[in-house]
Amino acid sequence: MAPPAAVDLTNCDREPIHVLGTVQPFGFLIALTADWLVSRVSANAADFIGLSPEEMLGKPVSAVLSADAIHTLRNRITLLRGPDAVERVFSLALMDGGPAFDVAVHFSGQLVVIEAEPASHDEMEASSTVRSMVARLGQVEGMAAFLRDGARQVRALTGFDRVMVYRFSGSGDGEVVAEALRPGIESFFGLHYPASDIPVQARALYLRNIFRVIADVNALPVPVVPQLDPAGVALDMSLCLTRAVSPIHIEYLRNMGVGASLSISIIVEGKLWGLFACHHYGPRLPTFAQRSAAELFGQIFSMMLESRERAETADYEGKSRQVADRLLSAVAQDNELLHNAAWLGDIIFDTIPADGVGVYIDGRMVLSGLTPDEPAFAAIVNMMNRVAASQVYTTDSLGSVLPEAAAYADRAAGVLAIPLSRRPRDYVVLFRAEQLRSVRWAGQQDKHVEEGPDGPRLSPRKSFEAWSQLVQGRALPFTPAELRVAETLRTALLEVILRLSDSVDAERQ
Ligand code: BLA
Repeated sequence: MAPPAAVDLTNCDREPIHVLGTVQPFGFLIALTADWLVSRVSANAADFIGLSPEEMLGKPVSAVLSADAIHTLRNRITLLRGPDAVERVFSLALMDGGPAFDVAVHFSGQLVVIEAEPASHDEMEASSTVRSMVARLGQVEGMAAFLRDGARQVRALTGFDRVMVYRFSGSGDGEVVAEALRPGIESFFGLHYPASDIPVQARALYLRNIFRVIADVNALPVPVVPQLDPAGVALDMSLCLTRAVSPIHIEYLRNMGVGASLSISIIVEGKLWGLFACHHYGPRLPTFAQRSAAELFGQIFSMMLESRERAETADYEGKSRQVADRLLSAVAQDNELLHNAAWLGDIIFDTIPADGVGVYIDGRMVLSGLTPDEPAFAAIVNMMNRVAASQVYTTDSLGSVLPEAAAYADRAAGVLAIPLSRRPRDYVVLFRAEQLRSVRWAGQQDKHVEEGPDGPRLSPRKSFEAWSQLVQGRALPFTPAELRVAETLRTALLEVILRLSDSVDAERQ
């Protein structure tokens, strides 16, 4: 077998993070074959149960664990449902007369994987804790407050210094959209990061396993023994709670001055919508019960978010119909209004936010807000007459279809054009400025930077630069919902315009 290529900053989306073969030292791992022989053990097992890997490997599990513990674990295994299920047992004595452990058990292929850490004897009732968290959240009005409250609750539960709600855009980059902080630390709210900060295989894994904690970025990962089975296969640790994470990511966290990290997937309509991303400025391991509660909270939060998003979409569509009606009845009374770009902008921006608007009707141009100048607008109309069909046309990067537009991306990088007639076409055009213009970045972010082997590239500041390059000349894309609204406006406007021209024709006769 060819040795795997070294992972660096250019290929980290190929790092096989599910088979790195190490656990974090806060717990240990035993993997059993289908007939319950010990086939793999993490090298630190002796720290917890006094037996080294050599004393356990190849032995029946009854040589290691008590009959009671085996009975309990077997029962739990029969409860595992679905390929990605994990069962937990709190306060289980693994050996007769030995200390209690909090234990997780799941299947990795044919193997039963048992992970354990010293029991926290946490009396917390996960379900009632989560119930009261959810009850509070249900009463919050508005999306921003909902996300902020979610962050506050995760912080109250886990005690992390910083809890962010990090939301992915369609292209995988992301933004901190809500935050709860220990007083006195600087905010990351509104900051953007490139997709490569959470590479594609990590995002795929986070859909399957929604919770992870890195308890101490300085802790030495502990190898699983043996790394490869006789067939040369590494243990798939995708669902492990103790999985040690990518060294590249550890370096990133260290460069950010972070001591512990925890994240919970937010999944909406089967897609990774975002993460609760939590940082602590020292080592931190919430108890097993707290982590279970946080995971459950993440699942319920995701469902609540999904239903709120649906309700928001319905509201939005209702509101857009009203806007279309308002526009129509006003223009039907006074068709000169169609040439009044400022008035049009006032109405349309309510439902399709943009920075400027231009109207081109019968060769007359009117511009309002942040827009290109008249000659540039004429060139855009000219281009659209060539490319656009009789549908709403949109781009989030005008410079890539009309090279000269790169020069004014700070005013118009995004375009949404509503054609109002057949050739030569008339248009209402909305403009969005380059995203960078409206994005916040606190220049002093990386005060804590220490340079590791991968240097300052792995720091939030460098990340932001990478993101900036990606979005140069790009506006925030018009969403599918906004395009639908624009289509509604188009049909409605066409209707009035036809009616107007009919009445003009009638007057002429
Ligand atoms: C994983 N990267 C992650 C995770 C987060 C981030 C939240 C999940 C693991 C965790 O809980 O810590 C990124 N964290 C962020 C971002 C913020 C934050 C954007 O707090 C913003 C405030 N990371 C890089 C680069 C690479 C990289 C350049 O920055 C690769 C070249 C890799 N990140 C990387 C990998 C993982 C990761 C491989 C997976 C870690 C794992 O689960 O094994």
